[in-house]
Amino acid sequence: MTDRAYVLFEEQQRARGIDLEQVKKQLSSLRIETPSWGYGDSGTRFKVFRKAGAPRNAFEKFEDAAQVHKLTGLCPSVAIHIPWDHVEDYGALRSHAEGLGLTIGAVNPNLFQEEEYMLGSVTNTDAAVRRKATEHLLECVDIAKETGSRDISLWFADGTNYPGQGDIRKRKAWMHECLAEMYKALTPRMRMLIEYKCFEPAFYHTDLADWGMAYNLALKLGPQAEVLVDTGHHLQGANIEHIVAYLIDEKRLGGFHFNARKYADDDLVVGSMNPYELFLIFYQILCAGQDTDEAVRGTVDNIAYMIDQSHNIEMKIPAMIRSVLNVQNQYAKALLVNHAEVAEAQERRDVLGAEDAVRRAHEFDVTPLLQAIREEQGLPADPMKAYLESDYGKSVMTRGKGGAGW
Ligand code: PSV
Ligand code: MN
Ligand code: MN
Repeated sequence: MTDRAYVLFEEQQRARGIDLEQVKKQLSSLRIETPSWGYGDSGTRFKVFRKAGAPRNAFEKFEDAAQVHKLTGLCPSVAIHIPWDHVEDYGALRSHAEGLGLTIGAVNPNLFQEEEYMLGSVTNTDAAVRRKATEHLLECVDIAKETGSRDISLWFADGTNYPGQGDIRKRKAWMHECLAEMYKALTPRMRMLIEYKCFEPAFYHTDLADWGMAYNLALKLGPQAEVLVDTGHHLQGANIEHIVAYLIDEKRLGGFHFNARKYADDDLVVGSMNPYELFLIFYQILCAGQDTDEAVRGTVDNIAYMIDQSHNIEMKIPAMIRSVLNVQNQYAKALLVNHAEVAEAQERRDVLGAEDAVRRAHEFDVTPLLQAIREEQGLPADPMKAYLESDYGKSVMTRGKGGAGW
């Protein structure tokens, strides 16, 4: 049944001039990092729901993450958050991860949960607080050395709630000063991925509110600093794919935090609200991947695709499986865009023709293609079904309630 569907799909795509072998090659190299915090208990500011079976520590979070990788073949690395994932021996965590077929991915410092950070961390008027924040950043660089991580993802809750509360320009200088000290501690292969967010938890101004501020800071710090685009961190209506194309062109797009949102930074399952946006992001990435400039192609090759979600009411492992499958699905669709056809329509100044050439790729059902590559890789054709039929969900119930949450 699947085979027949795939044969038809192949014929259809060949007729459109799509090289399916190339598509399959690109699909097979897709890697999506999952976040340790997506497996643990989390909540909103109203309530953290404690789930039976939730992992109790970083080691168990990696065990859950290994299930996602085992069934999807897409997620060989897991981002950690410090101190949520603090362990006495990071070498032991690394060995545990490797034993599960995983690696430790991006290290995420936490500069928002200590009392002292109420009025800012690296932007605090108190030099002692800025010192404490910088020491934590340096500690995370050391942890990254032990875990073998390349990337350190930086998100700052810093901002103000009222006009006059802080000196915006002084805060900008303080942030730069702290990050410059951190930058110096990086090894040559490490990267600082700087995340921006328009608002929340601060509601008047946020010190790194948009991609331009993050980009400017990255430029000042040096080539190992790049911008991280979290899809939930924009004002309504922002054209994220435009930001993506721009940052790639400037060779400063370091990675993504994928999630979906309806209103603010909702951290919902990626692809659940606006899958077309995700498709258009991949379309821009794939356009840049064909650039004649080697440095642009190099930027594309080094984009870190990461999930950043908090699963409050969902079953956590299935939510992660759903998320990465949604990303894979939109990526597969974007791989079906016939770029020559788009270019020809642009050349003819055919507005609707160009739009049609892009959109049509999105309308194909890529299930036969994805099932075919999973079969080739010895993976279950339907990873979600395979997980739900497995005993893993039951086996973790012995952990009980009271897992490692916020
Ligand atoms: C807070 O907005 C946030 O969701 C950021 O996106 C960070 O990347 C994440 O938390 C983890 O600290
Ligand atoms: Mn994020
Ligand atoms: Mn966020």
